[in-house]
Amino acid sequence: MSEQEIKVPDLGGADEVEVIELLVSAGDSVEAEDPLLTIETDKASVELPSPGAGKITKLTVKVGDKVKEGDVVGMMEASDGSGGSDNSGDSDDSENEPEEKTEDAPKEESKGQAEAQDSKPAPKKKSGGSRKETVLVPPLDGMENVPVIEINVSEGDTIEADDALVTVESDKATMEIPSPYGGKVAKILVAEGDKLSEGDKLLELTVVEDGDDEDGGQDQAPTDSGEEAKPEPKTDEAAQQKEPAAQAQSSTYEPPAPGAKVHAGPAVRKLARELGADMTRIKGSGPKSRILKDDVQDYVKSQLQQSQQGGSVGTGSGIPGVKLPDFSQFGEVEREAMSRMMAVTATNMQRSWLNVPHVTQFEDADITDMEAFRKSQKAAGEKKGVKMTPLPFILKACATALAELPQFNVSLDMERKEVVRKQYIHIGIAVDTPNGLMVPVIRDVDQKGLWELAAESAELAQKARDKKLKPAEMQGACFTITSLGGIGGTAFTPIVNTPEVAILGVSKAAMKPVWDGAEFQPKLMLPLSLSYDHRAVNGADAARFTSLLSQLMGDIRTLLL
Ligand code: CAO
Repeated sequence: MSEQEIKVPDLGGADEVEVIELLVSAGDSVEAEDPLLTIETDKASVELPSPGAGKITKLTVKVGDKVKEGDVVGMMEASDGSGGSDNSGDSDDSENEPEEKTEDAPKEESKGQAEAQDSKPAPKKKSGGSRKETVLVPPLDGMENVPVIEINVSEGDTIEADDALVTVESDKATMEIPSPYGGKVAKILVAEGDKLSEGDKLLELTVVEDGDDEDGGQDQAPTDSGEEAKPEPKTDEAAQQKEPAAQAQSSTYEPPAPGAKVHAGPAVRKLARELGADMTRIKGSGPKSRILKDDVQDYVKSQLQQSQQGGSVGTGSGIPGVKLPDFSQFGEVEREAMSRMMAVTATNMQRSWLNVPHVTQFEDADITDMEAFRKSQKAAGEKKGVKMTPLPFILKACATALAELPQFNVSLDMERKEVVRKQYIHIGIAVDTPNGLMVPVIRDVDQKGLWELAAESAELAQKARDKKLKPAEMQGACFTITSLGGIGGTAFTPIVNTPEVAILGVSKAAMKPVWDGAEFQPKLMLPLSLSYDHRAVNGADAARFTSLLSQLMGDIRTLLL
């Protein structure tokens, strides 16, 4: 074993390129052609392949460094007899430039690769002007009739040599067919779904020769050389090819979501595959949104965290995300960061909605007498400095119902397959604040009187609006009441505040004609909407719960029993 330099190979004409990702570290063992680092020009990114098998001893560049052909990017110890023969021992500089080593090809190189090298047209002498080339399908590792799954360029695109032209997919691998030349795509001769074999015509390319800028080339009538060019296909196996640009194009197909394009190198794709990460959901942080290894790792970490926070079921796991359109195409838009509270509420709502099989039971309670009583307490309330709203009555009725139907006063521990029965009655009240929804908790509601509940709910609601609630004041609820009665509406379907198993939604009371058996009576009816976790509560019990609430509020004397 001997240490040798790893050098930047021929960059296809690019002067200086930026290192955008390190794919290995010192101490890593690599095989010949394993990608070592990703470099990016303003047109394409490529992975620099290892010149041989061995152990990386040192990397001498970091992300952001600019390198050019021949620069040393690291050192490695080649393993004996490895494919790293290019770099073995007494290497001279040229031995570190794998892409140029066709004639010195290592013995291990497969016949297919040799053929691929042979099939690559000799570079045309650059003499100025432009010429038309018809690009043909290269040998496809013995496969025929391989369907095109993606056309990677459009007519009129200016491309670099080795940019992917089309992607074909067999049942074993995906190959990107790279362009043998830089130039302008004149005409695409295939369509998605077409089945290709070696020698089929792929597209026509206007190749700009030296001395021409892009536009100049376009202005000149192309010289039809009549020659046809066969590029080398880039597959996982083809990673053993010598040109580093080839590395950037090789990949194994990850079916993208419709319309989604994934930009990532083979090493990153491999990592994503190994971790089972869907690359179409990963946001790339590299140049031009290219997905880097860190992005894959961050994505997997965040998924794990979410799933752990979501308990045994795992929030949203496997549920396709919502793809946003570019709203600015419809009109002017502004974006602002969510407040922490909004983000937390959104996560909690989603967690509950996804984890809990919700059912909502509706009922109207006749609160005509209750309202008369409440109004009669107005003067007393003023003396006490407490306003009596319908809420304390509803709290008291819910506490009684929770005591009578204790199946509502539980939480489910699905991991241990246990029902947690609570011997206390703490009720949360949803409070609408300028900063979002908050749910302070009133403890031991069953042991408190109406005035006490009125005072405490008003105090907690005010604290919530003033952002003065302590965390302990928002914990421990067995059940939640969300009252929109002061605002309006006839009914709604609240979302259970997990790990509770039920929530009561209260809408605005309204006078309604109620048939008493002989005639219609005007009654003040309070709409109730009870959402419950159908794993914990059955429908009959839900109907019993709302009927009981209706009964208790219909005759508030029963609240004393
Ligand atoms: N029907 C008719 N009127 C009602 C009513 C009902 N169901 N509930 C309350 N009212 C009346 C009150 O009596 C009061 O009227 P008066 O001033 O004439 O007496 C008025 O509406 C306002 O009441 P309030 O809202 O100040 O007091 P409250 O005790 O009823 O409610 C609270 C307190 C904190 C629940 C409420 O202020 C609140 O924030 N509600 C919104 C909760 C929410 O956003 N839920 C949604 C959660 S899911 O997104």
